[in-house]
Amino acid sequence: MLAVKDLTLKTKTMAKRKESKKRTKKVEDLKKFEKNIKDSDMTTNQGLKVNDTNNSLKAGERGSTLLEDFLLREKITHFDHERIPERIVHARGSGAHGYFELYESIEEFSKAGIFTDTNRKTPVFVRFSTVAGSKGSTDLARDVRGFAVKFYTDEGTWDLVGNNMPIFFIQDAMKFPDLIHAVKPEPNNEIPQAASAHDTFYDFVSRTTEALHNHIWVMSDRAIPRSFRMMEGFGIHTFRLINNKGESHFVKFHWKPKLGVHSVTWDEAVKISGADSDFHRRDLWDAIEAGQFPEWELGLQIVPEADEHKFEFDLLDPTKLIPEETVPVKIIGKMTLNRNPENFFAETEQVAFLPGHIVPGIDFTNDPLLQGRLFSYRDTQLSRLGSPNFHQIPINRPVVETHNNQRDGHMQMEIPKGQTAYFPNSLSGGCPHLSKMSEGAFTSYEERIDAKKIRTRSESFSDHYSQPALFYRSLADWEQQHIADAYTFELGKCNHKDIQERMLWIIAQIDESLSEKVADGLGVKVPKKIEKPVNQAIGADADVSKFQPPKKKVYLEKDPALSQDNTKFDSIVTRQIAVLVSDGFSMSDFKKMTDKLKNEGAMIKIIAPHGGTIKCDKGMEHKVDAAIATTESVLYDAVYIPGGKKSVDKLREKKKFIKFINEAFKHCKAIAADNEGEILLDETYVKEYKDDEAVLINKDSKAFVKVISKHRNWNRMQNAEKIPV
Ligand code: HDE
Repeated sequence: MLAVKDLTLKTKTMAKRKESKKRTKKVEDLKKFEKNIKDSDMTTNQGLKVNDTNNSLKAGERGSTLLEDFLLREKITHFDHERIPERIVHARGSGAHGYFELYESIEEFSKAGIFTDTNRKTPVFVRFSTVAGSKGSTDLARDVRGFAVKFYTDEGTWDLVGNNMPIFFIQDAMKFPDLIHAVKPEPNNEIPQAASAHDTFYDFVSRTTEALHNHIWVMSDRAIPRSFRMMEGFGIHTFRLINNKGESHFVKFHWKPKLGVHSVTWDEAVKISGADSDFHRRDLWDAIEAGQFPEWELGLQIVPEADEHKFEFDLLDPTKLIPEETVPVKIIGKMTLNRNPENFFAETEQVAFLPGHIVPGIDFTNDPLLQGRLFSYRDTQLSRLGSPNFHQIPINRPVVETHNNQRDGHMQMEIPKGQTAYFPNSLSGGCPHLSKMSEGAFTSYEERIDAKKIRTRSESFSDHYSQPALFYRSLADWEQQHIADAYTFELGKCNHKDIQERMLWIIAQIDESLSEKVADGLGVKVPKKIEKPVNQAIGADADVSKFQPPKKKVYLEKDPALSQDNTKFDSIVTRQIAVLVSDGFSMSDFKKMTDKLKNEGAMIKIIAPHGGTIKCDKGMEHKVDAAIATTESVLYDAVYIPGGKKSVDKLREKKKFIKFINEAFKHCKAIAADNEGEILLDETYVKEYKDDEAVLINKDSKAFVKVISKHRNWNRMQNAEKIPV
């Protein structure tokens, strides 16, 4: 008999072999496909060979087109129907394939195969998105990011459809259309696109105080990530884990990026939107193509059933997070994204996520937002994908076989066999038959319910100020300053003074000094009083006084996990380093610095006065990645200028290099120069700040790596503000 260790080894080897076979098959399929395309004749959709796809059938060379032209009609009709309705929210998205691996079994809490089998490599498809903008809108909008993961598990598909913030704007699904109508472009003029900075949104938020917590996160740097690969993800709702004994534990799901959580500044976001509105999509694509596979660890906050009421807030309220200080996150596995989609429409556009896609070992709670989502997503797929058969689209197909008595419908792709499509039957031997729970069937957790049927909000959901205040208190000074700036920008775009004043009063309930700062920027006073009731997200027959948020409580001074100041700063992998050169740059400076940066996983981008190639002082040609006229400083994480007098003199002639460096300084990025490179710095504002800890002149490459890994030198913020670019 094989020992357990040998058995595990054998299973692992078999899994590896299977994986490698799969990969070989994929490559072969691709080759076959390419060969077919190469050798293929163009045909109609009915297989007719085509001899002309450039001219329609006409009565004479210059004559009118004939109705008879079935070739024209087929081509044009298909084209006319190429678009499907974009998602009502999360329309702008980017996806990638990958896999999930479990570090250790948590069978004590869950019986799900994905949480108990450490030998599995579960395939996943992930789609990141913004919420408010249309499909073609900029990646850098100030917005929540969607973080939706489809796990193709051996027990069926599980979708964890989350965001990059741990809480949501509203507590009840009934309010979702109001929230979205308020944030979307205003209906009379369809302005503004992909932006929350307008009257209708703040009209809504200032009367819906439950929105404040998610809202202050949107004012923070979390809403302008540097990369999808540098965002956390959250399932938001409290779910349940169910073990083999049928016992339930509450759980919150977290994704922790291996590269840490990093953002850009608002000034960069605005400029990136112009310079490269696909910035996040390109970044994800390029990293995967370069073999720098993005990774997140999956973490769980687990709460025993018995502790449900031990918190200062209600676990069913999706506008509340469980501080990591209170319940630490237990890391149980890792997700790696290692393959770009082959076709954007077929995969990223057609993927259909449903919070109702769940597997045995995981279950829902009564969170009223989650409950509404369980209805909404199936409904939305019907209108978007147009058929109840959307699960047959390749990207949506489970990896396990499916059998049931559902039949027909638009675009049925299967040809079901046999005489029966009902249950029970005897004509098909009772098939497909039912399974027991012990055989892996899903059964809902048997939760006791003894309640009145009632349309109201639980009073335990009414604390709207304590957690936004906890978030604000937990942030570093630079993060708090960014929040004040964001509120000032957003409210400054509102035309109604009463909306601004109501928001200022509400922000003062979170933090008075924050409200004062914003008020200064707006030129409006924080009102001492406000007309009651402030919270109007209640029913007309409700006792209004019961639903007004009480004053904030301080049940925890700070939760360090909420601040990006406490994230990881241990890597420069995939950081984009702009190297500014012209003919005659010093090869020895260049090589010394870039060899080290490349070794550490950074991407070197040569930027020169022109495209094509550039010669170093050793006479070698180097490919230029971008001519200065075609690129912008905001697209890079750090700047390096090697020596070489001839090169530096040329760079000084093109003023855009000066702007490039000034902007990098303004955005608190690391800047290094060697030898004559310093002469170029002397033409910029950096000249005045050479003692800055992230400005390195003639320092070694190790020191440069260290400051880049810190992401930004936020200590520079005050000086940076003085830079007039
Ligand atoms: Fe969604 N949401 N949502 N949402 N959501 C959609 O479904 C909806 C909510 C989230 O990349 C839609 O397929 C309602 C919370 C993501 O394809 C739609 C409510 C969270 C995505 C919909 C919520 C999310 C969606 C639009 C309140 C974080 C993109 C297209 C009850 C936990 C998935 C679609 C993708 C997409 C409805 C609230 C995240 C209209 C009614 C809370 C990441 O069905």
